[in-house]
Amino acid sequence: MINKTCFIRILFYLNEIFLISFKYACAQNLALNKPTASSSVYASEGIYSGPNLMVDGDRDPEYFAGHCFMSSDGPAGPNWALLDLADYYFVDSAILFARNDKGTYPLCGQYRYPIVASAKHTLKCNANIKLSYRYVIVQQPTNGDGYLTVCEMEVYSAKNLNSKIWKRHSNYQLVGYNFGEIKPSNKLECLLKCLPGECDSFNFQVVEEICQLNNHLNGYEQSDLRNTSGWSFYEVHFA
Ligand SMILES: [Ca+2]
Repeated sequence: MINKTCFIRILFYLNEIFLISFKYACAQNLALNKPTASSSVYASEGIYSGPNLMVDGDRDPEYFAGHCFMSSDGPAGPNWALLDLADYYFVDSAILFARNDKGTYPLCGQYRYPIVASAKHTLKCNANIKLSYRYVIVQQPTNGDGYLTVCEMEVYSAKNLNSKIWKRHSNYQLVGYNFGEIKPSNKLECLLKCLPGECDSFNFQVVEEICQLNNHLNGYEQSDLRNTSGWSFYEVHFA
């Protein structure tokens, strides 16, 4: 239930990022107490670490306090947990809270940094989509340490589908996901060609004005984002 309405005003920058003033409702955690499932459950010392503990509203990072989900799959095991949002949403971000005594693990294929114990980690979803989604899955990669542990997961939807930020990564180019290349008259034309549901990001080369449209609905490998002089990589987030 949304308790109140918040107002925010954001500046509009023409050159690099696109933001508009808008009104949005206070963020609602869509995950709270929703149905869950997991590949396995770790149980020991009187604690049954079911996936429901991932959405019980308690962020306590102390595993033995009994509010953290943990799988019993070892390294290279399935190590997943699923959340049913019970409706369809344009998921904008997910926040995961790590336990305080577990090593590092990636949150998903898009997460680039080491996990900090007891901290929250926000994972921004690729938002240039025109479909809404109901299920959220967190999974450890096959080269992980096993025993996926999440003390709490919160999920938030976009409040204004028309307010987007195109984030630029200067001197980077995503390779291996191009489905089209055009020669636009400017960068804005390239951006407008990256249509929701068809295009997830684009590369732009300033000197020759080359626009490469990318499709990677299920994410992209970080190793495919290459350091390339003269190119910029743009990906969209909701404002
Ligand atoms: Ca919890």
